[in-house]
Amino acid sequence: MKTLQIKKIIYLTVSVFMFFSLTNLKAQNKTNDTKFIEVINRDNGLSIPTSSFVPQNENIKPDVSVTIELSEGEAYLGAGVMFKGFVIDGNIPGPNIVVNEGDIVEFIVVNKGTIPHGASIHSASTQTSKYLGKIYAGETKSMLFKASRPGVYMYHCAPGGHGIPMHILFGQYGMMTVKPKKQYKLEQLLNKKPDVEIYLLQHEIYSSGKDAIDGNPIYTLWNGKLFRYVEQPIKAKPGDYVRINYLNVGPNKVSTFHIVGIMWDFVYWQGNPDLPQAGGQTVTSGPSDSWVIEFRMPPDEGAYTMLDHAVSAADRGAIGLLMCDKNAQTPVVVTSEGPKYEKKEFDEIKSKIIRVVAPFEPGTPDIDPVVEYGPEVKDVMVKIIGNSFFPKSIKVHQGTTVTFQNEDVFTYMEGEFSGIHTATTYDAPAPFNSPLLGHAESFKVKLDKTGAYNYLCAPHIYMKGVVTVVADESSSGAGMLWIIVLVAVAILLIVFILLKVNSIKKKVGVVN
Ligand SMILES: [Cu+2]
Repeated sequence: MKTLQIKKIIYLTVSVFMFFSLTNLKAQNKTNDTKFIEVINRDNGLSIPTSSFVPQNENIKPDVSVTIELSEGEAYLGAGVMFKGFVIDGNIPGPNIVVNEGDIVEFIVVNKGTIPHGASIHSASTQTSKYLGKIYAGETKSMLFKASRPGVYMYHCAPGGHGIPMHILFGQYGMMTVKPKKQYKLEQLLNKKPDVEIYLLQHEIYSSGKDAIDGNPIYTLWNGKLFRYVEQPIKAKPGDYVRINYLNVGPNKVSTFHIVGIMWDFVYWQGNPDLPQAGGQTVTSGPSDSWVIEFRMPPDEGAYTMLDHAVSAADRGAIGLLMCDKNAQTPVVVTSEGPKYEKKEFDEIKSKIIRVVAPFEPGTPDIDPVVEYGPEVKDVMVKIIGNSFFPKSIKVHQGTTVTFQNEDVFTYMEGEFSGIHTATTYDAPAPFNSPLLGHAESFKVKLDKTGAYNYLCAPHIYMKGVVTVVADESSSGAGMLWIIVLVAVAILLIVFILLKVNSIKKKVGVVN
């Protein structure tokens, strides 16, 4: 805990320093305002895009207004699998946002959850977290920015600190496309808009914090649903002009998007129309990397399989069909947000769920089996990593010492924003409560009473685990042995007394 106190002292010192620096800055405000105007004027005079900075002024009318709602929640991933994590507008991914280059965008973020959320917008070349980061439960924040650079971008939750990677890993992201003023090359050559425009977002799902930190996804999806476009193929006519706005949000894996039977006409890294590349079979995208891909459908009808050619991802869900069919209804637009369901439909889906993937608490036993330890094991460890206990559910014998060890490294700041954790019982035969644990710090507790110890992390109450303590068979076995010995001794004693009484009776002539 010493390191934590030192961190707090450093944090306080920095805060005091920042306060005095800001007071000093106020005095210089006039000069700085002049400088800001100089920067804006200089940028407006250049042939390259300006920054996205727009004064946050009520008199500026936005061209487009976007609102997203952030919360904790469930998303149906298809194939009978429900995911319990973080969502935007009740979905994973969040809404498919499309604006035009040069638009002044008003971006409104509503926190409908019970913990802090926020937003970081990659399509803005200016501060966004400053205005939209760290939004407390029930709060709404907004900002204005200019979509000055065309392309295909990620936006994601940004509650601050350690919370940022956690909320990205567990579902809060989406695609924002800024349409260029210039035409993409195939649009120029064919002199028409795409017949089929697809917004395709690739993303990973993790079943535990450990898997998330290690980069071992259980599923890799497109637009929120396993095999969404195998079940419902996207259709195009022979010769149709297809444009795919492809974004790999990761958050960990590199993808190589490919379509079997298709070679690209043009691709544009991150969707920049000034950077066309001709030809090719794949596009390689790291996390938060994107491409605009353009091609014509060949005359040959049939299925053209789209996949991440890093085939473990395809096998885990990143695969779909583009059907070439002369009767296809085009033009068509396919958007990137997760599938939406009416409440009745969602309730129906929930009644048929066969697996619950819940990174922060035990999911269904097929995915989160109880880890059982034999009576000979008297010391076990539960790691805390990626805002998740690991293993989430264990079974031990009476008298076992459980060590909770924090493996989260990002332990600056407080609460939801930090990887500082506790193990605190909320329903247990004998309560325990660890202190706040920083990186590599641990807490030991010996569990003597039998029963289920349900515990959570006090700063992140959605993190839950359970230790079930069962009676120690070896000690109860020994107990049984003692009872048998005592009964045997008692019987021997009774027999001895009876014999003795009998011999006395004989002596005094009571017995013949
Ligand atoms: Cu969030």
